[in-house]
Amino acid sequence: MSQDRIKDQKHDGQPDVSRRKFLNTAAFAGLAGASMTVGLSACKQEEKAAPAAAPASAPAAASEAGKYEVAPGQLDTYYSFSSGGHSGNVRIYGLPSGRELKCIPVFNTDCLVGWGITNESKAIIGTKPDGSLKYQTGDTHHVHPSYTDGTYDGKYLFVNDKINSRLARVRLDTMECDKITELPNVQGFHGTFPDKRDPVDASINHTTRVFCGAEFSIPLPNNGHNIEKTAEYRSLFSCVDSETMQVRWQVLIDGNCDLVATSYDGKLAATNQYNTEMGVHYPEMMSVERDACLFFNVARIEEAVKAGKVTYIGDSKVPVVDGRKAANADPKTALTCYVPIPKNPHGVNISPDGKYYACSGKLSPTATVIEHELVLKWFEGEIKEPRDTVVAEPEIGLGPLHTGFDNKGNAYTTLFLDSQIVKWNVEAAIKAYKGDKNVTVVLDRIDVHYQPGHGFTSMGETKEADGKFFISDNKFSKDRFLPVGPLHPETAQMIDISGDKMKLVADHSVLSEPHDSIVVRRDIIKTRQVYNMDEFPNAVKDPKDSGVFRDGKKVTVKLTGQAPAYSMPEFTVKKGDEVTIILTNHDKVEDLTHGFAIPKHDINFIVNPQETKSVTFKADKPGIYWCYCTHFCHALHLEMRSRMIVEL
Ligand code: RUQ
Ligand code: CUA
Ligand code: CA
Repeated sequence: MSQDRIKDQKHDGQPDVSRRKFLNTAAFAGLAGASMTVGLSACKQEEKAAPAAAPASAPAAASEAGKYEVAPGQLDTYYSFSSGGHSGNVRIYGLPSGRELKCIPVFNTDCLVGWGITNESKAIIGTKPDGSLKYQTGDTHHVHPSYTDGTYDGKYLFVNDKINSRLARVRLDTMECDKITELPNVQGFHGTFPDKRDPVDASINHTTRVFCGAEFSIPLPNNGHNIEKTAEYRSLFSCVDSETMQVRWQVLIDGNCDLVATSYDGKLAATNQYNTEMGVHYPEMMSVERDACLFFNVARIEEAVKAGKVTYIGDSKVPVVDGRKAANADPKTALTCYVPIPKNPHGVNISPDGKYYACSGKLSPTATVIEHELVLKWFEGEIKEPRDTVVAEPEIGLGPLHTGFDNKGNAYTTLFLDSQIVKWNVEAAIKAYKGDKNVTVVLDRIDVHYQPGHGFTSMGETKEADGKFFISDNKFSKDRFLPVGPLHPETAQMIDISGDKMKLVADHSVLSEPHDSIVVRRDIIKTRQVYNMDEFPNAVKDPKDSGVFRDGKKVTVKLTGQAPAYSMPEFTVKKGDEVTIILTNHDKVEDLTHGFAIPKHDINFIVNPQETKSVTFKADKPGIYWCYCTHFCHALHLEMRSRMIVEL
């Protein structure tokens, strides 16, 4: 379906609109089956009713292009932190230039820095009893930094691993991963979002929790029993402490989780649910017209945990509270609120003023707007039906997924099937929902190339949303870049949203396969350029401390490096020794990194200025091995070597 859709783009980049409509409709019906007829006809009406929104905006004129360029020697104004998808890493780009700045290895292994090779990184990733890595794969989808009072504080970045259900924390001062936590009893951990402030203790302004939504339901515990009882499969919503990275509690739910959002007052967390049917096969997952957006009352959950109203699943020590529908029928004591919204929604995002959640229909051409205050009122028993918290449901186009916000009350939603970004006004949508026929809800549409999944605005997930850029992360790049074989790069298209009309201003190629990103003002990020040697308990602080230290078959080799030499030009071990090399970089100069590679032993890692790292391996091949510096550091970089002698 997608490929037919893409073929339909003419090669001048301008879409054939009439044919496209036909294909979209066909594709959509094909995807969703007969039950979609209602949604489709509704969407057609909307197109008639809002002709103003029809013409797709053109790319920025050539004369304007320089406006978005970053000249040599100039720095970008934003950082973009992006998940690497099944690369398992996190990427950093500069915006508006699109310059690629760094890949942070997280769940993957990476021989550029030695991630998964050094003892320190292995301890973070986790090892099996034999010392090998517990997992070598990861699938990162959502990156979100820690908050203080509703905006980024530059301290941490959190990222999920969908494959092995892990949450990782990256320190933003060094841009390195420092902790990884595995969530018990869940599969398909997908959406993640930190608190924007603490809901329980008003004196705490900063992020203390990270919420994690699990997408797949499984038997609980998942130990080989009850495999056929699919109706009893369940999913859990987890809360992790942002400092200790321990799992604090979990909520047993009906349906599934997908993406996660948190409110600005710290009171609620939300997840969209596309499988309220709890189906095992996808036709079952599309069988009802309405799924849900599920809200969690954080303070009540924590009270229930404190009061011991918990169970434990399998061997897990994490307390689990009951958030299923039947147990939460009374709003006044409910921990959860299931708000019905149209078919298989994807994406839930809160507006920067903290008032509204937008949750897209995916298989419905709508975005549902839920008012935060009304959800709180439902929990107080002042509103009867969860559905009464919905204040708008505009028809915006086909295949709506993610929504970003500007600072003027507008929302920007990616339309996967329409291959467009649609700009719509939230207050206008609320008025229209109340029956006002004189408001224009959809303000603009722009074609993107092709089929956007994720979309996000500059600072748009904070109360400092600035309305400058929207990035459309497209799932197919086809003819937009030089061909590089069957695996294509992805496209992150940059759209200027500062005016009334959206303007496409850049195509940035990105390596496969990011899921979501955030755009952070550069002044928020304060990095360190050099480590402090004292931070490393095993540092070799004086080159004179270098040497080979033997304890039976275990040998420790202490080394320092300072361009262009290691402290020992050679060292000797014996065949069969378990060798640990500890290397401290004594250079203090910014950007003066050394590497250390050992031929035939599969060892390669770096040490940044004043940093210490270690590796452990078996010296099982007698001979000499030239350990050499892999990272260009000096005019005599090639001469920076040490000879490892493995005696018979
Ligand atoms: S979500 S499956 Cu994480 Cu739109 Cu990409
Ligand atoms: Cu040290 Cu190259
Ligand atoms: Ca469904």
